Amino acid sequence: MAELTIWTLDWVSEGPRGFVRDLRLRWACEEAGLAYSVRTIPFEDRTTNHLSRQPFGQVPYLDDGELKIFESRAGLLHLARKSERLMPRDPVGEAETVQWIIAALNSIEMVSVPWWFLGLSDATDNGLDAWLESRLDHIETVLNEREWLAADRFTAADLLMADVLRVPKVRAYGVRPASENYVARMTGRPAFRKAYADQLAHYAAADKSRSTGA
Ligand SMILES: N[C@@H](CCC(=O)N[C@@H](CS)C(=O)NCC(=O)O)C(=O)O
Repeated sequence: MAELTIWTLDWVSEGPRGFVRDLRLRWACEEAGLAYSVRTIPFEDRTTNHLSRQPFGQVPYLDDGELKIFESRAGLLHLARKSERLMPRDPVGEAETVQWIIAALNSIEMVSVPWWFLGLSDATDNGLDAWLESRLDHIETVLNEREWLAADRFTAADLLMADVLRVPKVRAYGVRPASENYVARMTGRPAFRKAYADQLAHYAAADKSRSTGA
């Protein structure tokens, strides 16, 4: 049995499918060639039924034998420490990878997630438009000049940045050819396609068992 277990919800509605963050860990394991299994917790009562494993009642979380980790980024860093394919072992390559992982979270996703949620409201103006635009324009400049974020090759930093940028509403917000090309290249990788297809299949199977009560 695989030592690595990725925990996620047993079912979600159509909207988040393909974007539930267990995908970050599935994708990383696929890139690294690490064996893993996926286990689930019930969607019903999800805010309280696994607080001992994820204090905010969210998914994913990861088991590696006795070691237990919540937060997708912490899980990703753990996997990156296990595989050089995700993070180089030389100090410069490692520092660049960690730096861009944190940039994806703290400089882009920190803006894009609240921007996305504000966009769900009825307000005509999203107060975060200018902030998001500035962050997306800056990353566009970076991606115009390079193929990879760190170490001149694919790393966990590209995985995370692409996962943050691939959200359809973010992708459609302005015209940024370098970012678009980058997202298309990263999500065209066989490891991403496998992880994505597996997540969709997981929830499709859950639909079936909910409808048959199996
Ligand atoms: N910071 C957390 C966020 C995780 C997160 O947003 N999880 C979503 C699924 S992608 C979730 O569990 N949503 C259910 C909820 O918040 O009730 C991480 O990256 O692991």
